[in-house]
Amino acid sequence: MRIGITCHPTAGGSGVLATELGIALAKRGHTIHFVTSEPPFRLTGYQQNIFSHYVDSPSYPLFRTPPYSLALASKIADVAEEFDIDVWHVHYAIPNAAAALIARDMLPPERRFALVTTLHGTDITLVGSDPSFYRITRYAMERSCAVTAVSNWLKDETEREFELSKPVETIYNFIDFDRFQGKSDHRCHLVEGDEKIVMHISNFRPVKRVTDVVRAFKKMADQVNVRLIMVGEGPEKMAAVGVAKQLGIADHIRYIGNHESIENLIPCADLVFQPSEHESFGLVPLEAMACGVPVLATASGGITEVIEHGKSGYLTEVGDIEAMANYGIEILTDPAKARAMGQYGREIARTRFNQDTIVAQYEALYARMLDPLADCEPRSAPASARV
Ligand code: GMT
Repeated sequence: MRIGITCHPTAGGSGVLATELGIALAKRGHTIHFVTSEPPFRLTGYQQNIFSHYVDSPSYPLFRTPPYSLALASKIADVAEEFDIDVWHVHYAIPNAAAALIARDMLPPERRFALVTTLHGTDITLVGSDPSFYRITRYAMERSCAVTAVSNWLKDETEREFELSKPVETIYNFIDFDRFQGKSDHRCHLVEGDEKIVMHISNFRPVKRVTDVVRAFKKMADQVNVRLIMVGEGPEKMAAVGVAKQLGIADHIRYIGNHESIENLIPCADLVFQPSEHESFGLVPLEAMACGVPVLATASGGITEVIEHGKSGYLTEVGDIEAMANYGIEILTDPAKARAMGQYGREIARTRFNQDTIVAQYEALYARMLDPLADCEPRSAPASARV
């Protein structure tokens, strides 16, 4: 198949997943065209069957901000027409699904692609349910040929919030398990002496609650010789730095910025700590599981479909710093338990979130959408309005 992919190229879970999906599909013989504002974060080096196209959205004194979504729509239409794309798969509803819809409408009927929209979380929970974006998000989902969500929790949230006329389908996120090595085989350069490592990885947005990371870490550091490694960049970084200074533990924390080969970094950790407000899935916890590292997270959102409390890690209430610290200390001071949790998580990552199985689910979905009988319009649309 000839497949177009649009995602946010920055270091967020949706862009990571979209890129890994494109790479996996290309290896299976499909031709992939990425249309994005800049090279996707994880798309490095030459990959056979993959082509990249970047959107130019020039500024003009009249515009307060350049109208990126319209430039994106034009670019998608150009690429779809030139390369005769069968399926356009957008990740994150806003603005990607809306832009792809405009692109499809601009094309002559025989060149129109099937539009698949994958919801990743904040596009529904934060952006999509904001009154300014609610209507366009709903419209984009209704007019997509298929809408998928990365967890059952997100599927349920979307159906409840938007009352769609067609069901949302859950397709879980996946990892390329072969790239992830188990903890015991790994040589780590971040360790000093017998110091333990707690690691947090995110884009430091408010939903990640990075100051909770620092507060709970302080309590762990009171009892264990441990260092906190903060991976990523984002708006809440300065808040984390400030809280660490107030608590007198700035010296125990290192901020190392974004990291492309996360699979080489996570095995350094004794614990991956993600106390988010909510996570629709939790790609970082899955990557930690694949590395055999226990996860401490919050029982909020789809993460409960990824981490099993007491088996691959621990889940607490959002903001329960005391419980987070206690579970963290337990994992850091009980190597046998930490090893057992790591091994269990690694096995779940290998079996339940296996790349081959999940990519095949997307392929089957695309094939269904290309069937001439596929219903690619909202059920309520009059037949005369159908493409
Ligand atoms: O919040 C992020 O890390 C970025 C965000 C995104 O859309 O790029 O992540 C969302 O999508 C990921 C991939 O499907 C999920 O693993 C994350 O749980 C989800 N983030 C939230 O729901 C907060």
